[in-house]
Amino acid sequence: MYSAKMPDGFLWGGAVAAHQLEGAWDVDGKGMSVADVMTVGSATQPREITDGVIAGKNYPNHSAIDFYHHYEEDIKLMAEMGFKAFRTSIAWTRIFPNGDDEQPNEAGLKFYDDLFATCHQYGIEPVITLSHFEIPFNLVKKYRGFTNRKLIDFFVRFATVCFERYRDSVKYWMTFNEIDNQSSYNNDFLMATNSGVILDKLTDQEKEAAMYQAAHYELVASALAVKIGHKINPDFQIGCMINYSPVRPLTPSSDDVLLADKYEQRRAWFSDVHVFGEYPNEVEAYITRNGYRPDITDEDRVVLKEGTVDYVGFSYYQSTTVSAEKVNPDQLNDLEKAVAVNPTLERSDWGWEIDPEGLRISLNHLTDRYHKPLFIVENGLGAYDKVEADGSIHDDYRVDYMKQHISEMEKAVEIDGVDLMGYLPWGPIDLVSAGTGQMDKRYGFIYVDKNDAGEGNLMRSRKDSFDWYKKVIQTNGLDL
Ligand code: P53
Repeated sequence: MYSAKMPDGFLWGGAVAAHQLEGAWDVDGKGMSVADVMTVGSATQPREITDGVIAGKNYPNHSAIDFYHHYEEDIKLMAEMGFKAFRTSIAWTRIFPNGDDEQPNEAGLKFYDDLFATCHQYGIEPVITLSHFEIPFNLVKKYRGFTNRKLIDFFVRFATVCFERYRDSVKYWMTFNEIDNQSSYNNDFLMATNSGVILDKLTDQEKEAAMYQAAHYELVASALAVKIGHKINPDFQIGCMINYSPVRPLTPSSDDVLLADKYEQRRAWFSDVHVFGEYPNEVEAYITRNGYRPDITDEDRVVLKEGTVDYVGFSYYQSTTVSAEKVNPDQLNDLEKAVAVNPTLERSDWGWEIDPEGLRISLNHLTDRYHKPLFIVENGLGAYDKVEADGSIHDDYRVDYMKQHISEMEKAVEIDGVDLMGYLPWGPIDLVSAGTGQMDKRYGFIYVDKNDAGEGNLMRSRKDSFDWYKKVIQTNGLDL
C-alpha cells in the first residue's frame, strides 16, 4: 500500500461536535439547542424533531457520552494516541442559552477555558467550529432561524465573545459546519441542523427560496466573523467547512457529465462564496431564473469580499454518482433526485458508499478550485462494533477503511502537491450519530459503553484501531 511521510507540523488528530458528546444539556446554565429536540432514529427511521422537549421521548444528545464531566480522561486517551489536534465545537447554548441574550453565560465560557487548557497541557491544538448543528432552539422558534437577518447579529455576537475569550488558546477556527448540506433543502433534518429552519408546511419552491435566503445570511455572518476574528488576533486561521463529495457521472454520456457539473455547481457555491467573496454566475443565474429574490444587499456583497476564509475545511465520507436518466441536467433542483447507486462501490451498514480514491479526487478538485490550504476535518466509517468476552474490540474493518483513505490522502500530498494542514477523522471516541441519533453507529478508536437505548456504564476502552492509529501518528503517516 502506498504511504508517505506527511510534512512537519501536520495536524493528526480527531474531530467531534459539542452536542454529540458533551451531554449535560441543561447544566451550568446551558440553553436548549435544536439538537436537544431530536429523538433517536435508526438506519431506516429518521430522527423526529419535536416542538420542544416532550416527556417520555428518548433524546440521546441530552446525556450523550457525558464528555462534559469526562473530558480530562478522554483528552488523556487522545494524547496517548499522539493527537496533535482535536476538533470540537463550542455549544452556542452554553454561551448564549437563548441565542438572543445580551450577556454571555460565564459558566459556559469557563468550561471551554478548562477544556482548551487540558488540550494544551498535552500539546494538542484545539480546532474549533462555532456552529455545528446546535443553534439555540429559541432562535428557531422566535425568529425562524437563519431566514431572519437578525440572526447575523446573534451569531456575530457569539463569535466575537469566543474569539476574545479564547484569543490565546485557540488558533484554528471554522464558522459553519457543513454549510452546504442544506443544498438538500427538501431534507427537514439538514435544514434544521444547518439553519435552524423548520419548513415542513412549505412547497418545494418555497423551501428552496428559504434555503437561499438562510444560506446567504449565514455567509454574511461568517464573513463578518472572519473580519472580526482577524482583528482580534491576526494569527487566527479561520476556515469554512463543507461536506465535500466529488461527483461521478454514472456513464461517459454528455448528459451525465453535464449533470455532474451542475450538481457540483449547486453545492460548491457555498465554499465559492466563502473563498472568493462572491457568488458564482451559475447560481446567480439559477436564482434569477427561478424568481427567487433573496435579500442580498450591496453592503452584504462588500462584506463577503472582505471576510474571505484562510483555508477550506471539509468532511469526506463518500462520493456521489449521478445519472441523467433520473433528472435532466437543465431541470436539476432537488439534488437528491439526481443520485444513482454506484455499482462499483461497497456500502456501509448505513448505506454510505465507500470510495477511498474519492478522497484523493476531492483534494485535487478543491486545490484546483480554491488554491488554498485544505484541512480534512472529518472522515471515517460508522460501524457496529462487537465487544469480545475479554472486553477487546477487533475493528479491523475500521483500520482497513482508514488505511485506504489515508493512503489516498498521502498520494494527494506527495504526488499531487496538495497543501494539506491535517487529518482529523470523525469521532475518535464513540459518540451520538448526528444523522440517526444512535450510539451504536460507531466511529471511535475509543469505545464507550452505551447503546441506542441509552443503557451502559460509560466506561471507555481501547479498540484495536487505537494502537494502529497511534502508530500512524508516531511515524507521521509512513507506517500504515
Ligand atoms: P453521522 C449528513 C451527511 C454527511 C455528513 O454522520 C453528515 C451528515 C449529517 O448526518 O454529518 C457529518 O453521525 C457531521 C457530523 C456527523 C458526521 O458527519 O450521521 O459534521 O456531525 O456526526 C457523521 O454518521
